[in-house]
Amino acid sequence: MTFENLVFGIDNGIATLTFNRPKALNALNLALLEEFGTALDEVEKNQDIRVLILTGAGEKAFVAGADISELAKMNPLTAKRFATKGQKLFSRLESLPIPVIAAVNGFALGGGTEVALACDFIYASEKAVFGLPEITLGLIPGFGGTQRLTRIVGTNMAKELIFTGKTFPAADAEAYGIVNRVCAPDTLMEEVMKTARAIAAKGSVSLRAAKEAIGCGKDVDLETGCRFEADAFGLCVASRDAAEGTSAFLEKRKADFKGSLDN
Ligand code: CO8
Repeated sequence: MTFENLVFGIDNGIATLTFNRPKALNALNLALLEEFGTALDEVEKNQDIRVLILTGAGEKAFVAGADISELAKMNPLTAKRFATKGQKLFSRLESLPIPVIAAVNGFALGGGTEVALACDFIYASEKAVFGLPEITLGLIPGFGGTQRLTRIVGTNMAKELIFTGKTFPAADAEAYGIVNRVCAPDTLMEEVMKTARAIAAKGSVSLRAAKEAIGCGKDVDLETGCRFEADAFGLCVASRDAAEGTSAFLEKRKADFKGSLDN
């Protein structure tokens, strides 16, 4: 698929979506968000895609936020529409049935941190810088940041980060539990790919079930979450992947999952 503001490619079941406006540090303008929606349509319907990676073009930025030159021209109604559009897109991203990894290669500010938080987990370059600096613009995060950051780092830390708008390096993001792994800049994509390949080699049914069970459990009580988990576990047991995985263990060989949902 060809885009103006994104690069989208698929290799061996792993799709990579690169935010590509390097002159504006990959800031999210309306045109980019439109294309992002189209790319998500493709990810949703292409069953060969088993893992999605998001990253930013160029040396400097993952995404430096929403495009401030567009924000500056908005009135309350257009701003609300823009915020809602971004929120819906990021919720779609979060709800994709396949695992999504953010490879944060540089500045991830405002909407950049927000899109990364909507991924399943984040690996970051040592050079990455995170933050929700909207308060310094007289604004607040508008693409889900007040909600997702709070769920990950807790209320008090989220308040400090959002009230001060301070930016923080990858090492701090790792300490706060935002980032799973910090990598040397030139090894980031290799490390992300290694993890993506390890995930892509697992059974599709169980990957989807695990993601759904974790996602469901976030917002419900433990008992409801466990009930959902038991249902999802039962569904996995009925899959060919489970037959293959358990037989492979008993036969002392490596499982050969077909990666099919036809199962
Ligand atoms: N929007 C538009 N252009 C940007 C953005 C941005 N967010 N960030 C950088 N750019 C542009 C600069 O204007 C500059 O363009 P030009 O070369 O034409 O002057 C180019 O990218 C390079 O940037 P700098 O020269 O500033 O590079 P520096 O290395 O000096 O600084 C920084 C890098 C620190 C990342 C700096 O560019 C910066 O602070 N950027 C803004 C970061 C920010 O505040 N992000 C939050 C934006 S608000 C937001 O994300 C809200 C999300 C919710 C929206 C809800 C809808 C209403």
